[in-house]
Amino acid sequence: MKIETIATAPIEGQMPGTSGLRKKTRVFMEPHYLENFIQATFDAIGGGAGKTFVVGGDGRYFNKAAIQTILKMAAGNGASQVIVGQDGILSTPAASHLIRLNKTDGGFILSASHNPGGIDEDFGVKFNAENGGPAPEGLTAKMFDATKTIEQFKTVDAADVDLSTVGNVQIGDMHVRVVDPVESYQALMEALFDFDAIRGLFAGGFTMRFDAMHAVTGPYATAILEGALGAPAGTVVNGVPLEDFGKGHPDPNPIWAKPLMDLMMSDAAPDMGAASDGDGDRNMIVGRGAYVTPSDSLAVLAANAHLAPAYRDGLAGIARSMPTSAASDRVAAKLGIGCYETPTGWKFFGNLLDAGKVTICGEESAGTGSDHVREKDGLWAVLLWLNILAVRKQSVSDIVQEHWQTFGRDYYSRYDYEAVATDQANQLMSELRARLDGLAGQAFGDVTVATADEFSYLDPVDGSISKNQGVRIAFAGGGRAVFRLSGTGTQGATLRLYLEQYSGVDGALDLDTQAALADVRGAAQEICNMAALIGRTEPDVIT
Ligand code: G16
Repeated sequence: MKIETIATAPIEGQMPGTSGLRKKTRVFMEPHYLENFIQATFDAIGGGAGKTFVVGGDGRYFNKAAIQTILKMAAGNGASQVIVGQDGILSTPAASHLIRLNKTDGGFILSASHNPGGIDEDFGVKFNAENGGPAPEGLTAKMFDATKTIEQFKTVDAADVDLSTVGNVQIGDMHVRVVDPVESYQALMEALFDFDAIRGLFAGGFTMRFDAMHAVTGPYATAILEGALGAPAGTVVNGVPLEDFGKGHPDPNPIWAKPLMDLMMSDAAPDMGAASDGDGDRNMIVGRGAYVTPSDSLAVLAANAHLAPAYRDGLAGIARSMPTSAASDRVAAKLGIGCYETPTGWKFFGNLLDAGKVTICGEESAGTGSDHVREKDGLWAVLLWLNILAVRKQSVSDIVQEHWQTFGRDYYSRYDYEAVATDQANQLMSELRARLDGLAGQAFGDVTVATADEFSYLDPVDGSISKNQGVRIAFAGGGRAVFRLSGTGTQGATLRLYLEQYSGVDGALDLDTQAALADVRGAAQEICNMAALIGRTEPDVIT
C-alpha cells in the first residue's frame, strides 16, 4: 500500500491543555486540523515505525471519522499494530488498561470528556504514553513544538476499516485488532474487587441507580452492574452512548446530573446513586439524601480501601490535586502513609504511581483512581464504594458521617465563572498574583489571611518543576480559597474559585455547605476584586 506524504502548514493554537487538545468539533473538522496534531504526536514520540497503539473514544460526534483518519495515519507512519474498540468505543480508563495490558507504545483517546458533544459542541484528542497515562508535560511540550513547524503528514490511501465486528483486519502491513471494549476492563475489575460480596449486596435487596448520561460508561456499567453483579435490569439508565449525549452535558455533578440528584433527595431514592461522564473517568456518588463531594469520596475510599481485595495490604500513599480539599491528607496522616499535592491534571499522578509512591489519587473535579490504570476511573470508584458498602453493611450517609466524626469535615464547593473574556480573566489572575506578598495578616470580613502563594510543583520522581498552577490563600481557622483558570474549556476563559473550610474534629458537622463557606467566599471575592474585574460574583455553576 502506498504511503502518501501530504504537504501541510502549522495551525495556531494546538497546545494541549489540562487533558489533551480540546476544541470545538467544527475546528477539529477543518482541513488538516486533526492530521497536523496526530502527525505532531507521532513526531514528538520519535515516529510511529514498528510501534503499537490503542485507539478509541467516547463515541461523540466525529469519533468514528477521526478514528479512520488516525488508523490511516498510523499505517502511513509505519505502525505495526493498532488495537481499536469495537465501533470506536473505549472509555478512557479502559483505553489506559489496554495500553498497559498489551504493552503498546501508547494510545490516542478521542474525547472532550465531560464537555457536550455534537457538531456544534466539543471534541478532543489526548495521547497517552506507554504507562497508560496522559502524556506528561515534557511530551505535550514536544507535541506543541512539532505543531509549530509541521510541513507534512503521512497517511495511506485505503478504504475505511470496518469497526463494527470484533476481529482482525489489515491496512497494508498494519494489523488492526478490533476488540470488545468491555471485556478486559471487566476482567480487571473482577480481579480488584470482591464481586461475590457485591453480588450478595444486590441479592439482599440493595438498590442503585447508575446514570451513564448517554455516554461511554453505559456498556461497561450494564455488563458489570446488571450482568456480572446481578443488579436488577434498569439499574443503569441512559446506558446507550449517543453522539450528542442526548444533548446533555455529561458531567457527573449535582448540576448536570440533576435528575439523579432529584431522585436521590426524594422519598423514592434507592440506596445509592452514581453517575459517570462522557469518557467514563469521572464519577459522582450520592447516598439516599446525601451527596458525597469528590474530595470526601477520595478520603472515604482511601480510609476504607483495605476492605477490597486489591488494597488489602494497605496503600503506599495518597495523592490529590492542589485544589482538592485536605480531607484525604487527614486520612494519609492517620494511616502514616505518603501524601502528595499535585497540580490539576491526572498526568501529574503518573510518575507517583509508576514509582509506587501512591496507590490512590483523586481530584475535586470528580476524578478518583488507583494504580490499576493511569487514568481516573469512574466505574472503579463506584465498584470500590459498593465493595465497602457490602463489607461494612452501612448506608453511604452513615459511612460519611462516621468519617467526619473521626476526621472532621472539610466543607467544600467550587464556583465556575464560564466564558469570561480571556483578557479580563488574565487581568484578574495577574492582579491577584501581584497582591500575594502583602496579604498575610490582612483581615477580610471575619477572616484573616494566614498564607498566600502561587502553587508550583516539584515532581519528586523526575525533578521537573511546573509553575503557575493556581493561587492559594489560606485563612486562619482552616479556610482556604484557590483561584485558577481552567485548562479544559473551549470558549473564552473559565475562572474556577475553590472554597474550603475545615470544621475541626469537634466542630459542627451538619452545616449547610454554602453557609459554612460564606466567610471564605466573601474574602476570596474581595481579594481578587472580582466584581470590578469580571463584572459579577455569581458563578454559572456551583458544585
Ligand atoms: C481533566 C483532567 C483533570 C482536571 C479536569 C479539570 O479532566 O484530567 O485532571 O481536574 O480536567 O481541569 P480544569 O480545571 O483545568 O478544567 P477530564 O475529565 O476533563 O479529562
